[in-house]
Amino acid sequence: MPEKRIAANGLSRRSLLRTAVSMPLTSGILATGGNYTAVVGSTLDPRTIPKYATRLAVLPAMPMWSSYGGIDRYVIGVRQFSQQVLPPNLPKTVVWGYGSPRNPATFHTPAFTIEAQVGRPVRVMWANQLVDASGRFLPHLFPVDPTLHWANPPGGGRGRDSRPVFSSTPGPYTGPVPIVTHLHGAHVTEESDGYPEAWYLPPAWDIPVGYATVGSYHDRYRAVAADRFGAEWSQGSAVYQYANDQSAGTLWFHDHTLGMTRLNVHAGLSGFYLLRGGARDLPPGVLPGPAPGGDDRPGIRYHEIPLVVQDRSFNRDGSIFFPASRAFTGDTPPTGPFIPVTDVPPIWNPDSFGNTMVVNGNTWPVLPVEPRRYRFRLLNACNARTLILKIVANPLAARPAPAALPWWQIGADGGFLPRPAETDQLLCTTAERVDVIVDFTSVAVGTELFLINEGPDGPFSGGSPGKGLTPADSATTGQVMKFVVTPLASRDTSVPPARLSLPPLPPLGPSRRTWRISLNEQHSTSSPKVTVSHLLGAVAADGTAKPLSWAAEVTERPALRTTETWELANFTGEAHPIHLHQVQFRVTGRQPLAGSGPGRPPESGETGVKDTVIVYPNEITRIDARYDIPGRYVMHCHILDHEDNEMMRPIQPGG
Ligand SMILES: [Cu+2]
Repeated sequence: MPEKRIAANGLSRRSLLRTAVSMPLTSGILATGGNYTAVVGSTLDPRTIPKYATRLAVLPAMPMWSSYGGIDRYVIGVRQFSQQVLPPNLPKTVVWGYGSPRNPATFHTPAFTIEAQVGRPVRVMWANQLVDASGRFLPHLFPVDPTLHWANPPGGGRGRDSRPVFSSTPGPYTGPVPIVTHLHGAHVTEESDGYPEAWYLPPAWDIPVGYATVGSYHDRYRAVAADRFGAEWSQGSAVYQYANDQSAGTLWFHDHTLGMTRLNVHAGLSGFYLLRGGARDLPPGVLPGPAPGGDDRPGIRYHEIPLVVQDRSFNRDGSIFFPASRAFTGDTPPTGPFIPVTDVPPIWNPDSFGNTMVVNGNTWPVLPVEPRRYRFRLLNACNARTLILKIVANPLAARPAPAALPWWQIGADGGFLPRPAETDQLLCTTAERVDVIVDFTSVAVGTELFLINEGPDGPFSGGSPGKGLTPADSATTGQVMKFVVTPLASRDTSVPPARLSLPPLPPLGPSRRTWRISLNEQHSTSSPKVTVSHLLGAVAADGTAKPLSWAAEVTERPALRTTETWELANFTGEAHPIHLHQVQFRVTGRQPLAGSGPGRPPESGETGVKDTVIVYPNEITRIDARYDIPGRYVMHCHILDHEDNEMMRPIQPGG
């Protein structure tokens, strides 16, 4: 039975049933349904993993390397190491993470937090240290599909950053791994933005002859960085500078390598970058604090805590599972046929979902909280999963579950909302950040509360539980973490959220033109039900979509210091989170794609500054953005599986 096997292999039964119903199967798969032994999945049943056995890791501040000349300087390496992600009685997990090479104990996934100040630049040397003890390169933890338009180091100088041509279906790429780091939400010059073709390999001594060691954009950006701020890039590293000339906000950094972002981030390459101070922050003491800082004494109690939420599947040996075949989705037989016989990539899958929930690097952790207010910075760092988050008394309650405490959302991606928004549930899709206050003041000591997820165990297309959406399995991915209320240790002097006055939004001015962007799904020419990629593109004058690949010429050249509207028209059946680099934009509304139905205003959590927006199926989502730095940047879907396979386009502000 194909259903059963897939269910056992990494997706929950519920999602599998959804998939089976919503995804038409080809006659080919039915004919070869007995061949599912070729599909290898996660071997650790998520229902057997004890929940709330590990205390939440409160991520410390990333140690600074030095600070002089008005600049905070960091050296941050990317390494492979083991981490106790599962509860202590289960094996450790081999992961990748960022850390300070001076202190191996700082390597963690997700990373320790970079604490930055508005008006004070941060300079980071990002070093690719994915080598073993003898200096040999480490291969990827997961199967790399070499048939996508990807970094492609084996292509050498001519073939790098291309979609290579094969005469027979290739296996996974097992060579040295490129990295390039993007600070998501940053107002940054192009050489420091982590362009997907500015990657670099580690300085290993056994890089195969003929391999490109850097991406197409690496050398030109190295020259720009030397010119612009005197930085020297040594082999296997890049030095980026972040001006921090933007509003206080919740930024995060993650890998952005062409065609490999999903795998590098899944291995562990993500972390928070919190920007504080300036005219659009609140004075110290108004919001719950402190957050972890650079020189904290041991035993300090934190009341501002960043939470990185991710879904992952694990094998019995502790390793993270990632599908090794396109057949994993269930719409393609394990034998293909794949590229080059058809246009179906042999390894890439359209959406990756895990069967456990991981917060700050541990499955289902528990956080002791005092009866007082807390500020949480939430980040959805899943590959494809949309979260609908609630705080409830009973994690197994029928969905939709009654909320035990409200969220007070005070900010989104790039800064504060105009006013606090009280809500029972937070919708947070991949790459979105939510800045919230939770008030535990009136909760009795000893009470247990649960952070649950009512988003789906599959692609999100809008709705909520009971309203067109099947929520995640309440026994596994429907639970996220637990809070246990402990006695109050000190008085809470923060301002109650209902009485908060938040800083005004920066003015944007009227829009001068409109860019019309389409979101598209590409199906196989040999098997029309099989998705082979997703694409961004233009919208023609007659309203039809004109999909464009990553390789197509730049078509969007926004003017500088001018507000312009971006109409994001979704021609696919699922929602896509669209992210624009360099800017914090404003969501202005949505309307049906076809006909002239009524529009609707932004959701309350979207009324601040955003860099990632949910674009629902069959709708046009409108945003206003103002670029002011010339250069080459990208816009893309933040479902990492989509971004890696064509759902990304270069844009050229001021060009
Ligand atoms: Cu997408």
